[in-house]
Amino acid sequence: MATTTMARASLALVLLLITAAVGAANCTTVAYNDRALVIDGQRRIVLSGSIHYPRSTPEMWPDLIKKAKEGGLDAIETYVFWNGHEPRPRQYNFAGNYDIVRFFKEIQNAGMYAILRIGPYICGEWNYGGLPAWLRDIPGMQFRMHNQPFEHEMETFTTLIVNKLKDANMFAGQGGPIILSQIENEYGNIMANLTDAQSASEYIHWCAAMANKQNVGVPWIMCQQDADVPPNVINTCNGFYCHDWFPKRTDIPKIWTENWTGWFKAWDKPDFHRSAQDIAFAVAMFFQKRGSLQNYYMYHGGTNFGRTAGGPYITTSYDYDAPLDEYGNIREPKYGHLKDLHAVLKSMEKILVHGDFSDINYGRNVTVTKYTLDGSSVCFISNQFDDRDANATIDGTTHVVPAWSVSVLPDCKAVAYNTAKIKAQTSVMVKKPNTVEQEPENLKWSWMPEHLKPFMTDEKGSFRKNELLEQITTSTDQSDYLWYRTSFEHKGEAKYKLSVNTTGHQIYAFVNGKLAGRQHSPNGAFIFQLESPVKLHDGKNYLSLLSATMGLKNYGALFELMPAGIVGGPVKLVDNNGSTIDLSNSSWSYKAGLAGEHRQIHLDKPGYKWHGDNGTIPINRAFTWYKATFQAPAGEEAVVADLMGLNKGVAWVNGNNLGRYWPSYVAAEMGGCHHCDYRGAFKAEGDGLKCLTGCNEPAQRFYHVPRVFLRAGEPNTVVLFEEAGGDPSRVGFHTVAVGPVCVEAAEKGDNVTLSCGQHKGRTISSVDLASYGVTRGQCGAYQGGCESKAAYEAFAEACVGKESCTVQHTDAFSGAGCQSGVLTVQATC
Ligand SMILES: *[C@@H]1O[C@H](CO)[C@@H](O)[C@H](O)[C@H]1NC(C)=O
Ligand SMILES: *[C@@H]1O[C@H](CO)[C@@H](O)[C@H](O)[C@H]1NC(C)=O
Ligand SMILES: *[C@@H]1O[C@H](CO)[C@@H](O)[C@H](O)[C@H]1NC(C)=O
Ligand SMILES: *[C@@H]1O[C@H](CO)[C@@H](O)[C@H](O)[C@H]1NC(C)=O
Ligand SMILES: *[C@@H]1O[C@H](CO)[C@@H](O)[C@H](O)[C@H]1NC(C)=O
Ligand SMILES: *[C@@H]1O[C@H](CO)[C@@H](O)[C@H](O)[C@H]1NC(C)=O
Ligand SMILES: *[C@@H]1O[C@H](CO)[C@@H](O)[C@H](O)[C@H]1NC(C)=O
Ligand SMILES: *[C@@H]1O[C@H](CO)[C@@H](O)[C@H](O)[C@H]1NC(C)=O
Ligand SMILES: *[C@@H]1O[C@H](CO)[C@@H](O)[C@H](O)[C@H]1NC(C)=O
Ligand SMILES: CC(=O)N[C@H]1CO[C@H](CO)[C@@H](O)[C@@H]1O
Repeated sequence: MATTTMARASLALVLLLITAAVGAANCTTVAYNDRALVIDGQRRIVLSGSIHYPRSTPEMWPDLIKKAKEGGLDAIETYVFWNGHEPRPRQYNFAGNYDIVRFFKEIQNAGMYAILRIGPYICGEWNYGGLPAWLRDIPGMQFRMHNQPFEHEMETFTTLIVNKLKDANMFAGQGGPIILSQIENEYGNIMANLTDAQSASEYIHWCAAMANKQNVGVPWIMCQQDADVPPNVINTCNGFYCHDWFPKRTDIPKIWTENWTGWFKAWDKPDFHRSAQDIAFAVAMFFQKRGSLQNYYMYHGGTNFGRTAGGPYITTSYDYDAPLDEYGNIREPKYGHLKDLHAVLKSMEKILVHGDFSDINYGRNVTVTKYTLDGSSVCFISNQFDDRDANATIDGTTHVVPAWSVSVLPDCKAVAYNTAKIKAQTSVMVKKPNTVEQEPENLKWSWMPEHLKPFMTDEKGSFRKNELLEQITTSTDQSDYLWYRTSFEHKGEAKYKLSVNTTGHQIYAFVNGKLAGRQHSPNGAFIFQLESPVKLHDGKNYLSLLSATMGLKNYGALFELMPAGIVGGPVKLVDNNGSTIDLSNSSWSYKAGLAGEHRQIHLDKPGYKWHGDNGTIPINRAFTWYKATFQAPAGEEAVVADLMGLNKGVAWVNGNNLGRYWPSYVAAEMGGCHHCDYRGAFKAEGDGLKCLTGCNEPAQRFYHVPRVFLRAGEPNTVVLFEEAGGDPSRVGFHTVAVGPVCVEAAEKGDNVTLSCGQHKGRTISSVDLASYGVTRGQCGAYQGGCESKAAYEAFAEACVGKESCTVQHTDAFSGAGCQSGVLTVQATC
């Protein structure tokens, strides 16, 4: 065993040397010191952004990566998604949106660096944190602890991924883009919660040793590993702010692997928004305080296509309020405001990573930092007060720094950038109707019932057991659904209350073939009890329980032990007089998956019997399949399905899974719903929430249909599995396009740019307003006041009919008596 491994290791080393020699001219060395990564001998500031390859399509990758590069990023970072790549033991999937080598090649083609976060535990709001459910079946398996079964599987998968990328010459030393790799993920967050501290410590040291044995030629990082850091790894920071964090080792640079650009969305939650001002503030502070590499989590969030992708109770949209929206469109002003910051930071790179530095504190919340190299200086002034502007003096000049902002002075004289002053335009994205056909009127639906009859008795299961089994293990997570069925004798007719204790996530109860009750767990709780009145008849009675999961838990100490389904129950019938029939230990018959899943109805194969030729379809009927054909909207703009009217289920277009839908779920009204102030620390939980939108609205109404799923000029098929009973007659397809665009705080001398530029050919149709007196409204609905005729005419002249235009804000614009000096312009694309 040992000799084979050694032989393979040295062979790999030889191959590595050969490839390195072949690509010698292009091979990149990556080292580090206390200030920065040292790439090809140069200390570098690295700006990176996360794009998860399975959350978009390969056809979208080049455009996403190009936009990231144009946004001023140097690197793309991604996790690796184990359960997507190895859905069953040793059966691998590297096709389509799991083609990891193609993704890294696209990064290389764009001339960018890459950061490989293997994990393979990844959290990521991803089903089971990326770990395959089949690991549970391996005897002796203990997740993320020091034990042979887990370490064997983790090493096997890690080695497979590393070798795949080595074979494609993807590591920097081979001429490829990968400059850093990560092992494990946020283990430091759970270490203290694990009872076997010794095993946890041995495990994390084993991870580092195993990773270093892989010989990838680039440094390994571990995020959130502040205690017990193994040697030979760089520990890094995750969070909304990382300026006050410093690594314990003094010979490694300060790296921020996850700077959260927004937050993910759960079915019961409104949309979180982290303002452009606040992210820019966090990034500027990080680099003020010796930061060297920072990564936006996420730069593009994307979509959870299919059940493997979806995390627990997480919506199908993983938009994340990122600089690129779910569909890959540029989100303004976030994208542009950060792009402007990147350009300023890059202009100061050399001094930041080599210069001597000093921090001068004006009290605790105001700090001037000066970096000096060879007589040149760059300065930052940060103001952490959330309620007041501050003055700071550098070399005799006083600068006013607005509350909760950082000013950047690349020459220590003039402010080139302030994080609170947004010069980039705001773009409002709008949904446009499909111009190819008038929907939803023209969609002709047909339908098919889910075949429930075989499951209304307890015959013909896969197997029987005299206990209520755990769902993840029983179904090996190959389907969301598991049937539990039993029968029992009863004398005479009677009314009972059925009560079922389950660990989630949704349950449907049928008694003698009739739906008797259904319920789902509140977000984050998992455990709940179904109670519903039922009627028994004389003789044999049947009870069928259908349990449905909605993405498995992905985070927390021992998250993997959280069961799903009716594990242990109890399942009981109680009558008015308190007498109880306990069915928990009855003979239960099991069947994973739905009949329609086994028949692959979503593929709409010939020979399936669809009903509805006469133009009527049932509505609000649970467990119903629906189908319609439609023409794809013209053009290149992103397409979404509006699933309003539906209840809960799964949608496919031309056989491609769009993910779980649940538009009937209305987002909660929460503390942060009706106010938004970028000043003060952003939070995603607890008190102090702000800037939430979509409160009291369907958590997710629109579902992304990537263009590659569609066929132009021929009929496309949409198939729905409606689990809870809905009305498809309102379903339609729309495009997402730039509507109003605005510039909101143009100062004298600024060059104001307006652009419709998501897709070629889209031009500005009108200039709606140029005003010094805007006090109310938002882009698209500004209430004017103090209009400037001169400004209006200048913009109308330069912009109408153009994809983009730039106008310099001059003294000639200002209307008499308008004191603000700040110009707002609104146009429509
Ligand atoms: C090295 O880079 C050049 C230009 O960037 C490219 O044409 C060439 O194919 C690369 N060689 C290898 C071995 O990757
Ligand atoms: C710094 O600013 C924060 C936010 O405004 C405030 O809560 C805190 O008291 C300030 N610290 C000092 C030392 O004034
Ligand atoms: C900053 O300086 C200006 C001009 O000197 C002064 O009017 C203002 O009060 C100062 N603000 C603070 C917060 O000290
Ligand atoms: C079943 O659920 C109910 C309601 O949550 C709870 O009171 C009861 O303790 C649970 N029973 C068991 C055995 O867990
Ligand atoms: C660790 O345990 C504490 C106390 O029970 C809990 O509040 C925290 O959420 C746990 N952290 C994780 C990551 O499980
Ligand atoms: C329950 O009690 C009621 C009277 O309180 C009686 O009429 C009924 O027959 C009882 N049911 C059973 C199942 O014992
Ligand atoms: C079901 O079986 C378990 C395990 O044998 C036992 O602990 C439990 O008491 C039984 N429950 C009932 C209602 O018989
Ligand atoms: C259409 O056919 C279904 C049976 O497939 C029937 O129930 C329904 O009444 C028919 N509707 C009309 C308008 O004929
Ligand atoms: C705006 O554009 C003009 C003309 O291109 C240029 O001279 C000026 O420096 C620019 N102003 C700013 C603030 O970039
Ligand atoms: C998981 C994690 O890193 N959480 C941190 C995110 O950032 C906030 C604010 O800095 C911290 O409080 C969390 O612990």
